[in-house]
Amino acid sequence: MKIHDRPGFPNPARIRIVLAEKGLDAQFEFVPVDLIGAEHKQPDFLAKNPSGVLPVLELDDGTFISESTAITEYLDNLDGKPTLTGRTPREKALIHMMQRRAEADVLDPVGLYFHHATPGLGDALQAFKSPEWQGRAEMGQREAEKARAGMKYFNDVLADQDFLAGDAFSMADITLFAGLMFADAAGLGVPAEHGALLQWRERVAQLPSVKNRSGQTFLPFDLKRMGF
Ligand SMILES: N[C@@H](CCC(=O)N[C@@H](CS)C(=O)NCC(=O)O)C(=O)O
Repeated sequence: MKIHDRPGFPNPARIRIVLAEKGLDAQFEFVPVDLIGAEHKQPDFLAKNPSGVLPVLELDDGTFISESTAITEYLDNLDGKPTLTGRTPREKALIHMMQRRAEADVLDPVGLYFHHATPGLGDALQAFKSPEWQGRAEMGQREAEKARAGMKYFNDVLADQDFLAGDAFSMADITLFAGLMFADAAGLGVPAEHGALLQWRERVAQLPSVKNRSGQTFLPFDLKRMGF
């Protein structure tokens, strides 16, 4: 099986954490994709994932699976003992709900801010971003506000419980962790007053599946050089 990705980027990091949690790394071949050179917007890659984003899982039978949640569900259920996506209907529903909130209210808005209110990943990739968004920094700023509201929401949640969906680490925590990692790299950061969120992040950062990959959890390009 193969994972098409680029280490260091937030969504690929989600799957690298899942693989480490499940002890599956050795079973996968990692195929690097040149994100900064916009390789993922070319026909060869679009045939694998028409959305033109990373990561993509390639099964041995030639099936391509994209969307980090779908890939996570596949990997988590391979051994018949899901630990990240829930076992009971209640666990599954709570994890799904919180995962979606982490994605919709933090990770995705941070990405939109990054690509539309900053130089993003540079000229080659910006050429593929929605032309009506080009230079519309105020729209990107609105996404930043949305991400900040999402952070406040999760800080409130984590004041009362250890993890996003209750007392166990799950796919929802992985998504939010990636969202905050992206927020740091994009220059948004996490407000210091969100103590519960920051403490949770520190706890997650210490998990073996996350800690062992700390070198891969930050974006690899030089953001300062790109004007941050
Ligand atoms: N919803 C997708 C999002 C994937 C995504 O946005 N990946 C980023 C890398 S972190 C990407 O490929 N960005 C390139 C682009 O937007 O052109 C998922 O869950 O996997």
